[in-house]
Amino acid sequence: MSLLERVAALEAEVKQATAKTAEEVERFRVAMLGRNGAVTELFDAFKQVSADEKRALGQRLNQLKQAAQERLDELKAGSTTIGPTSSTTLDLSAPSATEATGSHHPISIVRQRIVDIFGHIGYTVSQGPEVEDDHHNFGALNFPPDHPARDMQDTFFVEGDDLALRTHTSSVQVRVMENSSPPIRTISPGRVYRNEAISARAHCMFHQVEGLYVDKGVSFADLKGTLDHFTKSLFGPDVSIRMRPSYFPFTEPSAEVDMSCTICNGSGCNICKQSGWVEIMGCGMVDPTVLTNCGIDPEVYSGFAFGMGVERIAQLIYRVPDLRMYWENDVRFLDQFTAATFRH
Ligand code: 2NM
Repeated sequence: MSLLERVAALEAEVKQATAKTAEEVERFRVAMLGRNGAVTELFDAFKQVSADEKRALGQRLNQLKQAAQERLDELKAGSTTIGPTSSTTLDLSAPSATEATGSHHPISIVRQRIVDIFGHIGYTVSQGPEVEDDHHNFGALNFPPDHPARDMQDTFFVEGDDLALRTHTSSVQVRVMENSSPPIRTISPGRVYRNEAISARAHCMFHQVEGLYVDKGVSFADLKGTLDHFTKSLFGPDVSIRMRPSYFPFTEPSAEVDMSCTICNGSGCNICKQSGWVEIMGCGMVDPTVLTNCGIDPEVYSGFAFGMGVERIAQLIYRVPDLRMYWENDVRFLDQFTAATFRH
């Protein structure tokens, strides 16, 4: 048989080759294209022929090699690595496609962490209505009749003047004080509403956690110790807090609480406006008038209270640049907060 005839015979063999398993495919590859394979052998023989013959033979040899390679690819695609008799392309040992899993909203994660920290030191969780009457949202809390918060500009009113969307969760604590007696240790997480223009820094609705502790002999030192413990639990043992005198209708004295900036460790950055401190909440000793309004004798009991915005706290933890992102539900934002961050 001439070399040209051998090429033709081999080409026919290549085109009819079959393989059911990966081993058979490999056997085909070795027999044809391996170091001592039939095609390789013909290439070796090709070196011996005259220059005249080479032209026609070379072309045919290349066609044969290409045909062998193509058949090998086809056999590979059609074979399976599983059972020796199977001819399916299904890989039954492959892991299944995973379902997309949800994640917790950052506000939920941070709210839960705050609740957990206070739960460990004996605080219960209280909830109340989001649509409140004037008494629980303002009157009992010592807001004078002409206070600006009672204005249409600041509060969303519902059906006339007596019902409104609560502007803080202090209204829940009024209900707790009216309906129970000291010792009271409770926090009230929840949504609150204020009639404000929406921007990167403010929204017309947000989440608060307010806290209340009423008992005999509760002091400002207790307040400071509690908030120091809380801040270190949430942000780590290296942060410190400071208090600045402030004013709220329902507390006296009142203070704003600053935390040493966790972004720059106090050396000054954009977040803390170069001051090294960031505001995280307001607090104070519950005004005796408020205790009286809620049926608690201020001659016997004293209390402290505090309130914080969850969006603000979450912004410091996750470095959220724009408060509107919490409400847009863009999955590229939401996907970054995994259930694993939910610490119990
Ligand atoms: C704050 C700041 C200071 C507060 C007061 C009361 C209540 F009901 F006991 F009077 N609850 N929460 C309070 C005090 C809230 O938020 C910035």
